[in-house]
Amino acid sequence: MAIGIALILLVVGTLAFHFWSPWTYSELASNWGQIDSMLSLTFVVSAIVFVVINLFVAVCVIRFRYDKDRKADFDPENKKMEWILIGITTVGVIMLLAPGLFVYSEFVNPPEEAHVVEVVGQQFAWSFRFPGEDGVLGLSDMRFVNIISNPFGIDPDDPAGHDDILVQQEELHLPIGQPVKTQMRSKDVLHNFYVPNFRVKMDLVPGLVTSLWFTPTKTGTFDIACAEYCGNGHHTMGGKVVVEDQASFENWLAQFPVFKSEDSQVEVSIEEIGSRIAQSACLSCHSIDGSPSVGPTWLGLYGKQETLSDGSTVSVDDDYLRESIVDPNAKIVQGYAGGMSAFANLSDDELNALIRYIETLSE
Ligand SMILES: [Cu+2]
Repeated sequence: MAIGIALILLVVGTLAFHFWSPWTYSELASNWGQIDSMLSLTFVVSAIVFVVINLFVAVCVIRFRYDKDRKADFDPENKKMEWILIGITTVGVIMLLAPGLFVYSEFVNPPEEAHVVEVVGQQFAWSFRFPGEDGVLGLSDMRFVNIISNPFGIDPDDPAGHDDILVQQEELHLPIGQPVKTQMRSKDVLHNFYVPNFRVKMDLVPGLVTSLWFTPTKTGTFDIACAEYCGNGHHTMGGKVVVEDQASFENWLAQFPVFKSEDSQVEVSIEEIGSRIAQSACLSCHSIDGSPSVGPTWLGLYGKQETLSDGSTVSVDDDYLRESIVDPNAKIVQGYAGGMSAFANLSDDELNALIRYIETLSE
């Protein structure tokens, strides 16, 4: 009896919780209202099954309580009951799966006129590439990646890549009302590009190009989240999508550099080179303004006495910084978890540039 009542209370309580404290969706800002409908449908079907099964068990527990004078019926074959159960289950499964297949076929077939944006993930930052006037992204390969002159690894021999626009920041702007196909790749491990307001998400898989599409339908600023655990800075891997009118979008896009393979010969100061390396490799985990992050801040770091996890101290100089970059777990600073991956492929010049840049943050 007690169990039967508990089950009934469970059903009543669950329904009451739902109606008095309903979960709300975040604002829908894309064409994918159908995805919300699919979620609602799944939710309703699951809710019906939950209520019916629990009430059925409760009724059985109460009605057929143990009675030493009653004998159980043995009914091994009941064709009619089997057909009813098969029928109900079939309808439920079809309701859960079939509508989703229609939505999924739309999801994997972007409209012809969709413009392309590349989304590149790396620990722990997003960057974006627009195809330029030709509308075609240049070929890319990890072999071409150079942290200073070619962070996206664009093939310098592919003319389609020469007008590609490189957006190395975590804010992406998009024009309202235009379908966009995001083409995605990862430079290191699994990530997942997720903009809750657009209702779309997709894994970025090293060695593969994945994609999704949507049409932004509301202007505003929306969060990007990495939705695949990708390392100890995963929680910092966020960004913003700003949806705006065409003119503001074009203004925004115009400020970004265009990739040209011959362009890498411009004279820049050693600190500037260091700053670029930091931008593309370090600043998702180290702040330069003193704010806390995954690793120690660089503000005022150079020349300081640092306390290590074993209680000893070390003065932050060239040697210490060099070791911390190429063999980051040799000395762990007190209060930090360690686990940074080694940047052993930086040349001596690049290492020096990075250290000179860190030094400027102590002046
Ligand atoms: Cu990630």
